[in-house]
Amino acid sequence: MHVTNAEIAAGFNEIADLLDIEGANPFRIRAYRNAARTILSHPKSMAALVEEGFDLTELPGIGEDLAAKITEMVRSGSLHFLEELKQEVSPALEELLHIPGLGPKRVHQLHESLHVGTAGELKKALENGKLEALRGFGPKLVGAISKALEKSVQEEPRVRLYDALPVAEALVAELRKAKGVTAIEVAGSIRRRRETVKDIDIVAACTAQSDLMQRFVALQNVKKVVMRGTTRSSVILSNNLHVDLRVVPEHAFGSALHHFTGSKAHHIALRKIAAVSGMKINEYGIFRGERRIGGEREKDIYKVLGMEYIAPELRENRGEIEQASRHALPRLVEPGDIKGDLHLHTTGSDGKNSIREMALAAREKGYEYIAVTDHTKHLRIAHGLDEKGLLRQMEEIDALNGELEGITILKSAEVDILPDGSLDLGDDVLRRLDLAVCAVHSGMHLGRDAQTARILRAMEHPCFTILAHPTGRREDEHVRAVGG
Ligand code: DGT
Ligand code: CA
Repeated sequence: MHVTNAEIAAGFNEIADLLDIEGANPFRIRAYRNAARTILSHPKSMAALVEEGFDLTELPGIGEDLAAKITEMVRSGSLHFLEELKQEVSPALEELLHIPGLGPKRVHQLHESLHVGTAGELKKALENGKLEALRGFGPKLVGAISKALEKSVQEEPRVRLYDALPVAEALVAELRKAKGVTAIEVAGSIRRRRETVKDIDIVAACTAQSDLMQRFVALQNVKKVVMRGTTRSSVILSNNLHVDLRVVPEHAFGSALHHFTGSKAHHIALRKIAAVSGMKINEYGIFRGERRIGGEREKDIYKVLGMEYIAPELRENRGEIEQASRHALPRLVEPGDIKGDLHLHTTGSDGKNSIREMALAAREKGYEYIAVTDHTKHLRIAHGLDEKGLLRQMEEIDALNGELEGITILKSAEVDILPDGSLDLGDDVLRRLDLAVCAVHSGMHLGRDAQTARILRAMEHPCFTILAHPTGRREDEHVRAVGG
């Protein structure tokens, strides 16, 4: 596998952080950060450039030294200098970077002035009131640090659905091949499509002769077997995801799948209703009094309770049980309902495909329309388009619309909302767009009132159509990336 630009950039950013913690020369640190940005936004992979023999020093901000480091990463997948730095800076100290509000500079400051090198020491300093005494550590920051320290002992980090779902689906596809498996599904929060998940839950039914459990604990990407039994096993994958597999007899697959899909809150509410009519629902089946009346199929649970089937995505006890009882559940949006996409980037800014390629792919998906929303000029990192670039793009769209059947390409842009609330394009060009998707990409730290005023001002512009990613992306310290 080739090392990606993102991995090289992450390596450089980590070097910058570590140098920053050490209190190194700011120019040197900035050089690594700038290089990381250049690499990340470069349309071609560094691996390909190295292979072609391209002179990396031609890239902005990349000198001989950084070029050699990029080449080293491409060739060996690692970086000697980074490893050395990691030896110098303790992992506990680097860990402190994950505490919100603590950038490398503050970590350096904590280490220099209070000899804080671990989360435990930070906690002690906080309790002794030493933090408040430090320059730049106001009550707000100290409060945030205190909250984060509390949270980190309580909660395990969660993983984005986007990262966990493909892993879970691949596991199920692999395990389905085991001998004697009659049913197998992903359960838990993944099946409910929660935004973040703690682990992967899988439920299976199989015959007594099945080799499912053996196969599960022996999977290639299993790093550690936490527990191995005949009905339940638990492993940790090499990317640190935890996976639980429960095996039940065929006649209980529906009720077990239901049980392990959750949510717990949904179950508690459902069981209360069942109890009122003398029924019991648990992982082993559906019971009326002592008599078992079902359990094979999940949908029977809702049927015997006189309810509409409740899709896993709704099972959070947020009113869905009452709605299902009244046969008034909302209709969920299904993939086939999606007629178009109003937010996509092309090679015009930071996307990977041309407008034509995007249009053909959208038509293939059954979409009727797309809007091309490349970034605008203020967002230099993403090679945002200026007015001239957009006008050129509009001509291209006109030509493609004339040529391609069955898909309409709308002229748009992801217009940057500037700090004062004005839009990053002249009115003459804005007026020529079919719609303007507008978004904030900088100045995230404006106060609540100023930020609201800024967005309201943008929305008052007569050409404003859609506000994109209204909350930006909040980097939550309790969501971790999946590696490996
Ligand atoms: P997660 O893993 O935190 O993202 O969320 P879930 O919902 O996947 O939770 P998890 O993995 O702890 O448990 C999976 C399902 O098993 C859960 O949705 C419902 C069921 N379950 C687990 N513990 C209990 C419990 O104490 N009572 C009941 N009724 N059900 C439970
Ligand atoms: Ca789970």
